[in-house]
Amino acid sequence: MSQGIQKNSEVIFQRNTHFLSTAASLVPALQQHRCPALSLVNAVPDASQIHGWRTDSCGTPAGLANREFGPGEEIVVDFGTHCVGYFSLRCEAAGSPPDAPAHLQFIFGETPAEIAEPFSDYEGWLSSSWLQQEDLYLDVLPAHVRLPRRYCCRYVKIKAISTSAKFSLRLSDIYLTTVTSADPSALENLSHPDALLGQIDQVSVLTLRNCMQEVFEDGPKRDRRLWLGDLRLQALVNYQTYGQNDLVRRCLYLFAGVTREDGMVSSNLFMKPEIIADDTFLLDYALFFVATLADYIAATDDLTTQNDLWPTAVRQMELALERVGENGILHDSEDWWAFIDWHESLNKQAPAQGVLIYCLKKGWELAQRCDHPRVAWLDQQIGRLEAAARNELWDEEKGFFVSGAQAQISCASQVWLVLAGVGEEEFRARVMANLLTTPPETGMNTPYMMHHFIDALISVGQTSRAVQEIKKYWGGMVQAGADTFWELYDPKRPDFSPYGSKLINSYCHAWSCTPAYFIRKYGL
Ligand code: RAM
Repeated sequence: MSQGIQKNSEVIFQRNTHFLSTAASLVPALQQHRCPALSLVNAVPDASQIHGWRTDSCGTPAGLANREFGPGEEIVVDFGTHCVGYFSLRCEAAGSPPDAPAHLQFIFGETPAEIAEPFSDYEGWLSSSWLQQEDLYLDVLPAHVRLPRRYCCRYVKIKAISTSAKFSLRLSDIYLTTVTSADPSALENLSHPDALLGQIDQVSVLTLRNCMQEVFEDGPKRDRRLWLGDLRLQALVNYQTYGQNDLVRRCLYLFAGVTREDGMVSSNLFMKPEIIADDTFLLDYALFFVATLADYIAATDDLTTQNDLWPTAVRQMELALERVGENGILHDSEDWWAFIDWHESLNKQAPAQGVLIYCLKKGWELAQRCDHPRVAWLDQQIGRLEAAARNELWDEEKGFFVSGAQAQISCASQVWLVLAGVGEEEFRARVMANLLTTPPETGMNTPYMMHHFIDALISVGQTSRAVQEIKKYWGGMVQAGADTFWELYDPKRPDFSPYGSKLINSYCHAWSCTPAYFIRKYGL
């Protein structure tokens, strides 16, 4: 289950001070906004809702001025949409002078389920410390409090745990100071003739905005850090929306700034107390350094960055190629060597082969610009890997690519080998047509994998089908009440979580914000 965990404290890292200081010079300013709580709500069980809960309005925060709030009581405030920021409130005593501290508890929810279902029932394998809650003891009243941690929520449940028999509490001035590095003045609002696509675009943009902090975070609730697979997609959406290309540049320098001894970039970085590269290395994520750099250079023509970071990109390609066997196919293994999708039984070999070819082609674009001698080398590698994919992975009878020793047929294998451009255009169109008519049992579990499916459809000219799929999948989340797009979404398994509980899933997740990219780039 815990395929994401690899304990490996032995890894030796190298730091490039020039890259790290360049990244440090690009730390963005955070914009702050004061967002007051808009209403009071109750969470009500409702089997017709995707996660089993809806919220009913039950008053306004202004009404709290006349309400005494005593031990055992709780309220839920609703900010009206998904926010990332710092929570504040004013709390005063009502009754006799306060003869004991006041103990309040706060629970923050991106969705109604998080404020409705007790965290004590949580049994997932990711740390329960991600569940957003805080206990506060106030010795002196009245108090104006700002909680120190950054939270991510639409709803906040406030419980009075304890006061004393002689006094209760009165709450007022409940607001969030939201933070983001996204600058709204750069954003062009889209008034889309198709209302649902317009809504999907807006939700995508808010998702990106709330993930844009000092780096492109994967999710402001969890993991709150820089993952390369997420960065690549956020950067693509950013070029079509906020255009804050320096933030992409900063993130690229960060990854290049701390690498493994042999030059491999980590799959993700921690920002504090200093830049720390995680000891999880994934072949596909490392290769996405090449793709993200190529996309950034195509968007900016920034020659300094190109020259600085090209050697890091070359190293990722060299290291990935070391895993290729004599038959021209990536070596498969049981450990967590590539990500591709959150899927228990997905074999990674064929989809990773697709990622490798895809990224070598991105490297080829860069080599054309800055390193001609590498072009022939890349041509040769790409040709070898493509031929091997056709010879070793293609099953003519089944009409699909197969992966691993068990010859697994998965959506991911087809999507990635199509995106890699393996085979003629007509052949790839046939693969995608087969995928649509006979979807393999090993399907797609995340908006991340769905992004690549949509991209593959567009690559073979199936644009209207891509629009249909965007409306069905991301539109499904909008119709289920999403303010921002979720990390995981499977309409058939509403509680699906690779971590063992939907409570720990992130509901504003960077890799889910890509419809805005498709809609704006292709004028869908
Ligand atoms: C999840 C992260 C991130 C993703 C990795 C592989 O835990 O939230 O989005 O890139 O897994």
